[in-house]
Amino acid sequence: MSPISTHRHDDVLIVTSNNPPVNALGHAVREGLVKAIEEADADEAVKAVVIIAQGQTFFAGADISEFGTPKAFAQPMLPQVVDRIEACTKPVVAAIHGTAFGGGLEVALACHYRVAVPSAKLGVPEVKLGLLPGAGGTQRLPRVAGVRRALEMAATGNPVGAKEAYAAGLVDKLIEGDLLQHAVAYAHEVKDTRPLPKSSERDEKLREARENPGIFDEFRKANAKKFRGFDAPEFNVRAIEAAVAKPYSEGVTTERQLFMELMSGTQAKAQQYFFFAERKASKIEGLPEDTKPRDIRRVGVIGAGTMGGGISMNFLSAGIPVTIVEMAQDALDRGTGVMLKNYQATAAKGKMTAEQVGQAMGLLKPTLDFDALSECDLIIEAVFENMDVKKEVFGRLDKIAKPGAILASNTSYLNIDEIAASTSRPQDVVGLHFFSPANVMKLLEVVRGAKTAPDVLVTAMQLAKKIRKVAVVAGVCYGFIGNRMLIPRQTQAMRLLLEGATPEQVDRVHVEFGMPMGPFQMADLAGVDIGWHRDPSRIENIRDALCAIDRWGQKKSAGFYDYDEKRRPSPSAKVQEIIEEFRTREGVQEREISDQEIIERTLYTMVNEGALILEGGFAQRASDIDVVWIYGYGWPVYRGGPMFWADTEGLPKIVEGIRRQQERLGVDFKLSELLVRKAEAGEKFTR
Ligand code: T1G
Repeated sequence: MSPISTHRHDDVLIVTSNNPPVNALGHAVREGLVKAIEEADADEAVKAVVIIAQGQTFFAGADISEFGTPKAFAQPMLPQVVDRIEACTKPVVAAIHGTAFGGGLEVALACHYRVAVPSAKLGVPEVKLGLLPGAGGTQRLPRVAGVRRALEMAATGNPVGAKEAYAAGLVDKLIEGDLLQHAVAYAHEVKDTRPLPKSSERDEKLREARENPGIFDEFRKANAKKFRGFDAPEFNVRAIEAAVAKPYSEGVTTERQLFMELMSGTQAKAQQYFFFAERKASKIEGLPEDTKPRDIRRVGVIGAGTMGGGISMNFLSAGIPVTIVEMAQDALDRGTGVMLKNYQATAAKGKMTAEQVGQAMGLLKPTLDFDALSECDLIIEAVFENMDVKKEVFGRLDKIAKPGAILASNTSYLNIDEIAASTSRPQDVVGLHFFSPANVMKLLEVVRGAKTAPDVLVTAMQLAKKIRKVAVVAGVCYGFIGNRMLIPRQTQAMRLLLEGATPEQVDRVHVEFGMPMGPFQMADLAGVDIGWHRDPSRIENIRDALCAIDRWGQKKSAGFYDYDEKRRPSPSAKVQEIIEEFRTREGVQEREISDQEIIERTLYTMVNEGALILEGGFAQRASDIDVVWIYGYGWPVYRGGPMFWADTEGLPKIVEGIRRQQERLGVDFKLSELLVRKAEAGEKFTR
C-alpha cells in the first residue's frame, strides 16, 4: 500500500502522504508523488492539485535511514520528483503544517504555490547532516526567498517560522483554520492562472547578489567562527553562488556535484550517525514499554547558586513552577537576581518577550523554609559538592518530601547509591547532572542508581524533553560518563607539561582537532580551584602551586594563562617557571613532544575510558557516550563523538598508539579489554 493516496474534491486532486512518523521522503513516497502528478496531468477534469500530509508534519525531508543504502538511489530520486511536480500542467499547491524540512521544503518549492498554518516551520537543515539541499533547494530557495535568506537558512540549517516565510515570499498564504479546506479553496483561486509560477524560472531575487557579489564573502566572514572545522556550510554557500552565477540547469548540476562530494565525506557520515545517536539516547533498554511517568507539577531546587539558578530556569521556561530554597536571604536574593538578569539578557537578544520573562519569574517561589519543599513532586539538590553535605540534605529531604516525590542530586561525580542510602526511599533517588550554564547546556546525565525505580527514570527522561535537554542514562561510577572520561585527558595533559609540552601546545592541538578549547583553557574557564584542598601551604602538583598564588583561572585573570581585561589568554612566564620547578623537583627530563603524542595521550586515553565505561555497563551504548561529549563538552559533531571517531581512526591504531605511550600513562592506567578485543576482531563501537 503506497503511503501516497489521491482523491478528488470537485476539480482539485488532493495528494495525501501518510508515512509516519514524519512523512520522510522514502522511495515509496517518491514513487507515489510522481504517480499522483502523472494522474493529475492525465485527467482533464483535474484543474489543480493540493499536496498535503497527515500526522505531525509535512514532509520532513529525505529518509535519512535510507542514506548509504540502495533505496537512496532507487528511481525516482528526489531531484526527479521535484522537477516532475514543477512540470505539472496544473497548478500544484503545497499545504504545509509542522516542519517542511530539507527535501520537504524542496518539494514545496517545486510546487507552484505554498500555503501554511502559522505554526509551521520551513527549513533546509541538511547542513546539520553534513550535506546541502540536494534536490534543487540551493537553486530554488534563493530565487523565491532571496539570496541572503537562502544563505542564512542553508548554511546554518536554522528554520524560519511560517510568518517570517510569508514575509519573505516563501509562503503565499497563511492559513488560519482547517488547512486542507483552505488549501483547496486557494487551489480554486489559482486554477486558471497562467503561466504557472515556476521557482526555477524566477530571477528577480538574484539581482541583488549579481549587483553585489561581495555578499558571499561578507557572509563567510561573519560566520567564520561558527563554521570553523565544518565542510558543509562552505559547500552550501558555493551552491547558492552557482544559483546566482549560472542558469538553473547548470546550477543544479553544480549542486549535485557538491552534494555527492559531501555525501561521500567522513563529516556527513559522522553527522548522520549523530542524528540517530541523539534520538536513540532517549530510549532506555530493559524497561517495560508501559512504564508510566510520575506527575511533576512543581519542582523544588535546593541552592540558588550558579547551578541551582540555571536548573530552575529550565523548569520556569517550560512553565513548571519552582520552589527554590537557600539558607540565607542575601544568597537567595543574589541567586534570584542572577536568574532575572539572565532572562533579561535573553529578552534583550529578542529570544524572549518581557511578558515571557515576567511569566517565568512569576512561577518562582524563593524561600528560606526547607519544609516548603514538601509540596514538590521533584526536588533537585544543587549544594556544595561534598558527600557529607549531600547526605545531610537528603536525610532532611527524606523527612519532609511527600510520598512519591523524586529526590534528585545534581552531583557531578559523587556516588548516587551512597546518597540514596541516606534516605528510606532509595527507589525515588536519581542523579540529574546538569552542565554549566545549566539553562544553556543541552546535556543532562540521568544517573541511574542501583535502586532507582523504572518510573523515576522514565519521568526524568520525559521531563528532560520538556525542558529541551538531551538526556543520557549513566550508571553510578566516579564522574559518570562525561567527567569520568575527562579525568584521563586532564591527567595526561598535566603529565605532558612536566615532560616538555606547554599549555599553549596542548590546547592548540585540541582546538585544531575541533574542540572549542583545550584542557588548560577549559580549566581556567571552569576554575583551576575546583576540587582544590584550599591549603596554600600544601603544594603537591602544578595545580596546587597555581592555586596557592591565586591563579584560579579567568575569574582571577590568571591561571594556566594570563588574561587581559577582555579575557584574552596569553602564555604566562610564571606558569612556565612553576612547570620547570616541578620538572626539577620530580626529576623529569624535558623532551620534544609531538602533536601526535598529545593526541594519543589525551584523546586515545579518553576513548579507552569510554570502553571501560561500556565494559562496566555504566553507559547503555557507545553512541550515548558520543552524545554526552558532543552536547556536554563541545566535541566537534563532524567527528561524531569520541567512540565514532575511534572507529574512524581505527581501533587497532588506537590500541597501538596507547601501547606505544603506555609507559608514560602512569601506573593507574588500565587498557580496556573490550577495546583490545574489538580491535583484534576488526569490530567497531558504533557501526
Ligand atoms: N528520515 C528518517 N527518519 C526520520 C527523519 C528523516 N528525515 N526525521 C525524523 N525521523 C525519525 C527519527 O529518527 C525518530 O525516530 C522519529 O522520526 C521522530 O523524530 C535531498 C538529502 C522532523 C523536526 O534533517 O529535524 O532532505 O527515534 O524524535 O522531535 O535535500 O525529526 O522514533 O525511531 O526527531 O518531533 C533533511 C530531520 C533530511 C529533518 C521532528 N531533514 N528531522 O522532531 O521527532 S536530508 C532533516 C528532524 C534531505 C535532501 C536532503 C526532526 C523533526 P525514532 P524526532 P521530533
